[in-house]
Amino acid sequence: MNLEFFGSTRTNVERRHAFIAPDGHVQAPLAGWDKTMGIILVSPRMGAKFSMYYALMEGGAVSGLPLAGVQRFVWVQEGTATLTAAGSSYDLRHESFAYCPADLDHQIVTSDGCKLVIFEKRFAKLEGYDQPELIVGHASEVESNAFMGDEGAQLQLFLPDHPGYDMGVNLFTFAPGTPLPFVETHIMEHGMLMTKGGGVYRLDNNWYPMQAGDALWMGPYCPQWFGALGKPESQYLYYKDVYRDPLS
Ligand code: UGY
Ligand code: MN
Repeated sequence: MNLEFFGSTRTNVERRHAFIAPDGHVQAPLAGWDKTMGIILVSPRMGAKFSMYYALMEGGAVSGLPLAGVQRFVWVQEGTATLTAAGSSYDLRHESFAYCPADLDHQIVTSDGCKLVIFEKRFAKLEGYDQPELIVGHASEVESNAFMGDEGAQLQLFLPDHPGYDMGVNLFTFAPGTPLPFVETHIMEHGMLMTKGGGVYRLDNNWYPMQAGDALWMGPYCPQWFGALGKPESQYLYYKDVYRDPLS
């Protein structure tokens, strides 16, 4: 037994944000998946309007489908997998991603095992726009742009910035010492996983030292700010809801 941290955790769950550290993760079988354990990092149970979870697939595992009307974004954190959808197969590796629109029949299988990060949101269609399409890609192929003019904060958008979509998933890479330019307060929610490096995250009036593997939920209007610390670059993957009327 490790008595060093006996009875303590870095995790903290508040009314409109949560800091989820790996020390508290609990696995449970993912409903509808075979040979796969899940860790639900963010869900409506805490007040979020989306879910974010790890799918820990063993060799030979097979995915299940999201609920009807729910879209799914998949990020490969570790290992390899194959996605089959619409009669085609796609090889996925570390930093590959796939977006499956709501009600698209699809399956993910792995022969050697993999760790996926998944975001799911009930799709809200906007009148006059077509249903989004399947998107499969790799982070290395996606354009990167300076965030608000700061070359030290590079932002990659994995989904089209277009009103047909009601969610976005982005990768944010910070040079050492780079902060977000101001404390953001906005209606959009975020689910976030630190994938590299670390720093300090401000959420409401709490300040969290963060490192790779830590996850966050930022609810609507939760004031948020990040400063990258340490020598290596820092990076996080995050979800946001976009392009819908606040009264819808
Ligand atoms: O897209 C965003 O709102 C982003 N700048 N927020 C964040 O990194 N906390
Ligand atoms: Mn934000």
